[in-house]
Amino acid sequence: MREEKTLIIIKPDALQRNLLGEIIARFERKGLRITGLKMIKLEDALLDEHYCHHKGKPFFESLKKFMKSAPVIVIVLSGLNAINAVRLIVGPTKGYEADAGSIRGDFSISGQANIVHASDSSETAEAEIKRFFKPDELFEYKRADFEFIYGEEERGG
Ligand code: FUP
Repeated sequence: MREEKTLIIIKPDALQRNLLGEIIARFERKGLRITGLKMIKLEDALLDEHYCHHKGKPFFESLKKFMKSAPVIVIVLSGLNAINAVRLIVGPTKGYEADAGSIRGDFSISGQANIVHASDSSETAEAEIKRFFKPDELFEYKRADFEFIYGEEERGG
């Protein structure tokens, strides 16, 4: 177990469907710390980089169009094993395959309009955080409920 940072993007469908508060609340209630948060409008250059593993696929252009259709919220979340914990909260890519209880399982029935993006490994988390945030846009602080979120050993004794 280790302290990690991960990046999420709350996508245009979530913004249009008034789900921002609901989604952010789920990460807060889990015990994750919000280390950075802002609203941005995605442009082609950033999307080509972020989705380079999908370049050339049939859905690539419609995916980009969707991601540019409204602003998005980018958030850096911190916590123990945060990368995997956040992927579990978000659920698998396709909403119609995601378990109830996950964000995609509860709010999406689509393979594209799937509400949230989350980093899938420590390498991608590091690259994605750098892609969307400058160092001075990230904030270190201790949650007031820290001692009730983690056990003694996890808090460092
Ligand atoms: P994930 O890591 O779960 O976000 O999934 P991927 O990196 O595989 O896919 C990124 C995005 O591409 C998805 F969130 C939605 C889009 N996508 C489609 O639009 N159609 C597909 O068939 C697969 C992915």
